[in-house]
Amino acid sequence: RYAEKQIPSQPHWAFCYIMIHKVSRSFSLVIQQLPVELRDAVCIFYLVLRALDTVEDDTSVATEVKVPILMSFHRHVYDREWHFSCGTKDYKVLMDQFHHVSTAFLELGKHYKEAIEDITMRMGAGMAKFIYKEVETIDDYDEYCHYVAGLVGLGLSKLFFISGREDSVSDSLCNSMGLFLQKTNIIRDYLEDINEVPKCRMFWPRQIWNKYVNKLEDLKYEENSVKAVQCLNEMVTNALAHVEDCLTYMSTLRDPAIFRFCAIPQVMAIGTLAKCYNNIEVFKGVVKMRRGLTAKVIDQTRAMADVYGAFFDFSCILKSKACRFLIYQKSLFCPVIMCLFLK
Ligand code: PS7
Ligand code: MN
Ligand code: MN
Ligand code: MN
Ligand code: MN
Ligand code: MN
Repeated sequence: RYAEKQIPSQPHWAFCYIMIHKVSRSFSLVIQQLPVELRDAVCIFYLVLRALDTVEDDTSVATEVKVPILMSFHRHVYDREWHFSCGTKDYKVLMDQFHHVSTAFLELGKHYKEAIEDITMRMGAGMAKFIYKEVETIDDYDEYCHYVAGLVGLGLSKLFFISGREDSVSDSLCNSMGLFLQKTNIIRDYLEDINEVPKCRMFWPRQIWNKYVNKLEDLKYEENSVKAVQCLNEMVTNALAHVEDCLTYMSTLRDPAIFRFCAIPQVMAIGTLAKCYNNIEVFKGVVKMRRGLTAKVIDQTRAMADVYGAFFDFSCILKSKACRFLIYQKSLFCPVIMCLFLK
């Protein structure tokens, strides 16, 4: 629960912290625990990108309107007068009241502002590119995920560095942290994205689903359930390729609060992948980790040993699911073996 004394007294900061709590309980919780200066920067970074994503996601906004907004979003954050109404529910409130976010943004330190501006610019341009372009190949898939999530990894690592609490980490490791989360989101959101109105959204690469069906939407039909699950398993295996980089990235972190902030979403991601693997429910509704398991992850992810332990446990679940269905996927065994040696 949100303790009242944690709500800042200035209205724009109060708005930002209440908003982040509404749109993402899990991020709000881990952000709260960050050291103050960094916490404010990460909170604003989140809301700026969430607003940018709300523009990207709103399929009722015409392309000619959407693309210029995505391309210039990094400049709008400096303008307290600017806003663009779109999205629904809490996201609509965020867009309508965006002046609170820009007001808070302008109060951040210069280096934080520049880092946020740079990533927002690159993400907006990447999103715009994929408004016109479909995700055909696995390279396209990695490129799209780089724009919408890998860049978040780069940006967050830059903010950690600016705060003086962490060393800088290679772009490639930072990118993998984002890709692992984003690919999990894309796998889990299959049905939500394909059913989007007025226009469906498709992020699964054709190069993968093409081997199983002629159209991506065919995966949701009962008669294709065997092919659908095989395709899903290939998508999960593709995401698991980032595990090794993610473990390396997390092992470099020194600040306990930053560590928890980074590690909790990663553990939830592998937990979600373990739940999705070989699971037809992905094509019928929302697949989420059990509430109790989520609480356990939040409570028991404190140090690298906990992360190795959790990755090991979920890898065992993945391995047994893979074996049970007589699917031999070499990459699945990689995280298992790795965790065994590192633990
Ligand atoms: C920790 C080195 C700035 C904390 C956190 C808002 C999920 C929303 O949700 O399908 O289905 O609508 O439209 C690396 C977070 C990557 C990004 C990206 C971890 C900002 C986030 C805006 C890097 C999160 C991965 C769009 C774009 O997909 O989503 C470390 C902070 C992280 C936001 C995710 C999501 C992209 C996204 P949904 P979509
Ligand atoms: Mn979204
Ligand atoms: Mn999006
Ligand atoms: Mn999604
Ligand atoms: Mn979603
Ligand atoms: Mn969505």
